[in-house]
Amino acid sequence: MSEFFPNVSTIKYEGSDSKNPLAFKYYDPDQKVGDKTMKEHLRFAVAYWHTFTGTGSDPFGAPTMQRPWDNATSPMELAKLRVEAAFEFMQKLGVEYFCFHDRDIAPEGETLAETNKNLDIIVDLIRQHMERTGIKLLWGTAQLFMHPRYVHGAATSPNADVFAYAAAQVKKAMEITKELGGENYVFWGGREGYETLLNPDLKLEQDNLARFLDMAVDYAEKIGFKGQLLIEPKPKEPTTHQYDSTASAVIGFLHKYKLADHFKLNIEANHATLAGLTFHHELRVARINGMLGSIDANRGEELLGWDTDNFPTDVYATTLAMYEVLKNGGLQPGGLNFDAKVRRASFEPEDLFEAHIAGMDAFARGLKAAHALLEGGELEEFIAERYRSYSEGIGLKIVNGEVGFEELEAYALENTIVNKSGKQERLESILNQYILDWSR
Ligand code: XUL
Ligand code: CO
Repeated sequence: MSEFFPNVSTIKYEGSDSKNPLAFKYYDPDQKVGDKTMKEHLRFAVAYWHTFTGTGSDPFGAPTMQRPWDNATSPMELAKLRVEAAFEFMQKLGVEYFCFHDRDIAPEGETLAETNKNLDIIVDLIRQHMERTGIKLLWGTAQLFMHPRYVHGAATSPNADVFAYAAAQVKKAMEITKELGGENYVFWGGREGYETLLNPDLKLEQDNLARFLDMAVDYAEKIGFKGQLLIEPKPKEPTTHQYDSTASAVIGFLHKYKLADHFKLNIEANHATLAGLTFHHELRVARINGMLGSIDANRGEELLGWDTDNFPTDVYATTLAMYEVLKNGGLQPGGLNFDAKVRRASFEPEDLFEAHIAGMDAFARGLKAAHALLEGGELEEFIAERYRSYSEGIGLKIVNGEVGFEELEAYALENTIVNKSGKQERLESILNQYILDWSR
């Protein structure tokens, strides 16, 4: 078998003094952090779409990426070369998982039947490489947004024939995800939203989205797919308003339609930014509702306001993210999927390695800082003290449901209020100590 990345050998951990761009500075897979190794905590995955099908084109410019599989002579040959390259890449990088959309791995044919046949051929090849390398599938998904048939949405399309086609596509995507031992299955509502409120039947569209997800739950059960079902919130892009806009909106939707027991959330950093929220906020909301399932690890370019999907290199953000992950008891069966693309100007094949190394190192360092922060316990102690009034006296009666407005009025008439400082600056300074001080 020919090599696709001959200039790169297996990436090793060399420590923080290393100047080798093709080495890990902080990610040391077998190093223990608390009771688990870095590898077990972080569960990194490569996103097939950005890394193996991304071209570098943007709304203003043509493709720029130089890829060793560019010489393929047919769409199916291209798909096969990408599989070979993908497994060489993941093996050299030492990432144990990957994620895909059905249409990333195999091209659409003339008919649905032909498309499914293409998928079967590629899935078979992927399965052989998975067996050979031990690399696993974190999640699969169906791409329900690129083809013109999905111009008005998929499950929320006004056209029932499109709903049916989308169902058929998800059915097949669930089957192949199961066949490849996928540990999760993701739903991102690609075009499930609206551009204007002048044409949608908002209620029917959302009822239909719930019907679609209900059918997916039934089908997963029918075929014995035991993986976690995940919904990925995003507020806008491609539509002006996406129905699954934020973690809170999705959680409310799932409860309304009695689907909450069947789904968790896949939180993406850049989607939080687009919603005017922080990554930390979305992770916290998902976690406290028992719904933090998995993460799409990237970051937005905040000055642009698009879904730029940069690689995550901001250690402040990765520390706060890992703080939520640790408080969640980990992400398993979820993981950290690099839904991130190299910049259009980073077009050399080696940039794919350097970008993943940068992201993996940023999360490894974030993991260590977050673990130390939790061990230090200052934040937890401060929060416990801040809410102490609810563990005694009138606060405890409120929590236990023992008082109503009349008893509280009687209490308020008798007592004076004494508030204490929130100490935000002190807490931010403590957080900085854990991020900056290597001895911790
Ligand atoms: C789009 C996005 C998707 C999902 C999977 O913004 O994040 O790639 O992660 O469909
Ligand atoms: Co994503």
